[in-house]
Amino acid sequence: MKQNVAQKLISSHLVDGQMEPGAEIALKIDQTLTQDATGTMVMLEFEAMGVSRVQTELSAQYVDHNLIQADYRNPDDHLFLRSACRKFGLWYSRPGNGVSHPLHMERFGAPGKTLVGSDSHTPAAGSLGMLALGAGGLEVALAMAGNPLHLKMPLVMGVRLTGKLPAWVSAKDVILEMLRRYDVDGGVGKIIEYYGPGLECLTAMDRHVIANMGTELGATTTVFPSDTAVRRFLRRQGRAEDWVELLADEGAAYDLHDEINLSELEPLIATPSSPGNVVPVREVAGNDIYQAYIGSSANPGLRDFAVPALVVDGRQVHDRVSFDVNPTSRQILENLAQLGLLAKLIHAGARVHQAGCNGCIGMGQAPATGRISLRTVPRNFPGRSGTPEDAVYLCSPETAVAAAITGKITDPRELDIPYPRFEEPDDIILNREMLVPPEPESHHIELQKGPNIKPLPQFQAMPDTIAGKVLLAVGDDVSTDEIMPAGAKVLPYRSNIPEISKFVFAPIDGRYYERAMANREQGHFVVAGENYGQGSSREHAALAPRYLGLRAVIAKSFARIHWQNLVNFGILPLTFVIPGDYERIVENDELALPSICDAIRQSKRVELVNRTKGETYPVAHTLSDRQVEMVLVGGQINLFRKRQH
Ligand code: MIC
Repeated sequence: MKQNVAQKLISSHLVDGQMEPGAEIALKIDQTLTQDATGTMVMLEFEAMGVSRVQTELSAQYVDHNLIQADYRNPDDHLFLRSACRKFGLWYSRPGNGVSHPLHMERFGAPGKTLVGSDSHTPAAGSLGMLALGAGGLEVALAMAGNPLHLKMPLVMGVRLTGKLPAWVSAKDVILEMLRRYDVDGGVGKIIEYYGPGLECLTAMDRHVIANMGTELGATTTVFPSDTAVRRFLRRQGRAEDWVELLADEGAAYDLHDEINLSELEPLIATPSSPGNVVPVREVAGNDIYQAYIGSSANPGLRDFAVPALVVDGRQVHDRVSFDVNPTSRQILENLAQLGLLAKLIHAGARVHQAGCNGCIGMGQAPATGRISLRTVPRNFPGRSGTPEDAVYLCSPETAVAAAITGKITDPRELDIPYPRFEEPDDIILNREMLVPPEPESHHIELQKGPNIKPLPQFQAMPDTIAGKVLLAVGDDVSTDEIMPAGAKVLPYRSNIPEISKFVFAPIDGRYYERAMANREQGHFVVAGENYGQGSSREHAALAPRYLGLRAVIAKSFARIHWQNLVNFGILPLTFVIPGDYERIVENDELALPSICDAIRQSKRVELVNRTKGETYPVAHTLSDRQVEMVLVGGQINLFRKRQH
């Protein structure tokens, strides 16, 4: 049978299940990626599993999120992660080396391999012809322990690219065009596979930009073929031997289909506060800005800094504008310096930060109240920048730098400057030194746990009947940034569940924590609209609410990774069979799921009783038998332990 690239990657790693859309499949995982904000929990989970060394071909831990060292917490976590890498056999990327996704692509990415990462932007490695999936930390810990990854077989959507990108339009505009067409949930249950003649004008790093933000479409992942552009990339990184060709078979079919003519694209921008609110830049041009920000995993390449450097050459940015430059990696910083490009940025007024995620995750560089910030980052969910009333727009480096100069949102085609096309030199500086290889002998190594690292909470099995109050009823597209915020204040507690749980739902309801604590023993419900839990893979958005007594979420629909995280921690995700029933439940209603253990074992449909209103609603679950058992025993860790005994 003729196969597309996604099907080739899946069939070559399939260890269980049938490749039928919607069916549960299990895949062998070759590599894992963890970053510090999720990695501390992964290492605690791996420790709890009692496995002595990672069983993958390669596992790498990056320190890129929690870089501000305002007190002992983040540096303690860095040392803990270093000790865990030494003990368990992972590569350790030192703080300041840069953002996990581009680093992983440069140093370890290999066509034909599978990768799972505890970060939702892991699909960026699809740029190299890998099958790369974001997942909750537990999923990654299990993969590190040699277990396959379970997921529902997605549909494969082929997007044929034709034409050639015009001047001032770049890869970011391609993914913004996809978001304009499909919004933040249009990719749910799908792998997006790009192909066609238009690929010729996209380098491997350009493809990273598109694959990275496929996550914002809600897609399971994004894949590109491994062709000559990938070969060129790996050769430049000194890894020509890792290249293998991986192309779709001639005439291979796709479940769904679309086409983009790159020649017809124009500069696009996502307006506040959703990556799906995309309009042409010209429609919002003229508004004053406070900040222009370049960098992050969504525009990580050398060209993403080089083009702005060439645009500002001999110019000054507007005196109202904070022009923030967040280098993606130390290697890119070194190359910018070597090519004389860093000096151009600095002289023009850039504020140059260390290599890492920084403001993308609210670790510094928060914008002024209500003022416009133009960013090349992947997300603009409300308040994620660190400023509650923020106005963050997502755009290409070309659009960001144009606004930096004029002080207003500006269509970069209006700049009176020839478009500086940048060709990356073949001979770049490579920095491999900040990645520390695994120790060959490690049984004597101790884990170094500072006082901020608290043990994993233990959870009980599901009671026969779940009953409790609805503590929160929320609308559509609630992101994990709203459920479990990040930012400089909260992120340092990622390895301390009792502390971080104080911030659960804080952007939506400042009293949730108190109310949940008051009902903790009994447990409670959350009711939600469509696409509940979109965004990040942070399992803390399930783990911390579970710690506070959340037992079930009833939603119109769920985002994939968050749904899995709920199941992993024994929270029951249910959907309304009659969408209108969502309107009938309000905060503080008393709900019950009677005899729920038997009910979910026996049927995909169960009854939800609203004791306050005296009503009953049909609700449904899509758990596999394996997942039913997981929820009943109180989550993935309990199940793992049970199966070991
Ligand atoms: C994000 O961009 O939201 C993050 C921070 O990278 C997260 C991971 C996290 O919350 O630690 C993600 O995308 O998974």
